[in-house]
Amino acid sequence: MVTFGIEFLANEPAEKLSEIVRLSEENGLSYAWITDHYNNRDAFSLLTYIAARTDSIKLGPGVTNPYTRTAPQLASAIATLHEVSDGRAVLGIGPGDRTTFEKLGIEWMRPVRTVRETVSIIRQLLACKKVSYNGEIFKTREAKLDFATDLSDLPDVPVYIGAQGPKMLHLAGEVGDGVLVNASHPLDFAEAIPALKAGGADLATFDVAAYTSFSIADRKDDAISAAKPVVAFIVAGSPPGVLERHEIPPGDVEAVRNGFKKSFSDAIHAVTGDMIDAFAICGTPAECMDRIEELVNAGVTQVIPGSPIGPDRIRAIRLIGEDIIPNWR
Ligand code: F42
Repeated sequence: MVTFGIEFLANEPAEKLSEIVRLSEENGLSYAWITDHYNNRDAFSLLTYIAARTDSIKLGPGVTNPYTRTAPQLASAIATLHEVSDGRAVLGIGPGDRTTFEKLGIEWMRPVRTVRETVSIIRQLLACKKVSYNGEIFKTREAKLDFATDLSDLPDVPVYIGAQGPKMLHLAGEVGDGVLVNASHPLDFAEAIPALKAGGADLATFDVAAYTSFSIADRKDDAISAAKPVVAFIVAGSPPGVLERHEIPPGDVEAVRNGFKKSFSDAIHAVTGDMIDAFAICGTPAECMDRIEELVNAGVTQVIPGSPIGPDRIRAIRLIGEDIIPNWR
């Protein structure tokens, strides 16, 4: 069983975003994940706006973090989203984007522990409990959401952990209902799934989501051109272990990084076919289907097309709805 979600950045106005989420819903996508960075529009406000303009698609931050938002704030926000969306809320949470924290003077202290404690507090608050939590990082004393008792299925809001590293993946397997892995290639899931299992994930029910860089078009060349800028950023920011896993020659990586020092177009020009294969699902519908099939065989249960989705986003969503999703029904 595989479902399809879709990722949108919180960098466009609510009205435009709600229209594109609505189109996604009409095209059979089951989840819309909205990114969360302090310098973008507020993810929860956008999600609330979208909830009022959609009917069935599940909605969640993908992913929020416990550094710019506290656990009680997150519990209240997700409970509110659950209420306004008639039970369609999902919570994606991860350790957050280090590069943006530096600008806020936030130290990325003990990210794995911080996510663990935050998820624990959130789950207890959603269960309408009085929470007295004595963690290594957070403490609460009889904290309680006063409106939560009105929402009988609130404790069932699924929690997805954004994770790439082995410790975060282990934690996701331990405390999550699912994981959002920022990856597009089966090799990454060959690494991730044992870590999820080691954390205790029951793969019969646990949702393994591939948060992909995706580019679909009627013509392969158009799909590749749209994917290149995103792949350039991924290559420039990937840790050595990930680049080695995909056997990207260090000289090629340097060419992209040096390209960025000159101009964006130099960086894009340095992106190779192997990089696109490693870090994106890219091509015609048939080519994208082949890769999705490999991912599903590797254990992926939710495929999430993310930036750029395609050179023409509306056409891309229609292609996903017409040529991809029906093959998995
Ligand atoms: N970040 C955002 O800020 N906004 C987004 O919208 C967003 C979306 C998103 C979607 C999917 C996804 O997978 C990630 C996404 N992210 C987003 C990024 C996410 O928030 C994380 O930055 C990203 O997933 C990287 O996480 P990671 O799994 O690599 O974990 C980091 C913390 C890491 O280094 N983990 C290591 C590991 O092995 O997992 C361990 C780190 C470690 O050992 N830390 C402590 C230490 O002492 O060094 C020990 C452990 C402890 O207790 O903390």
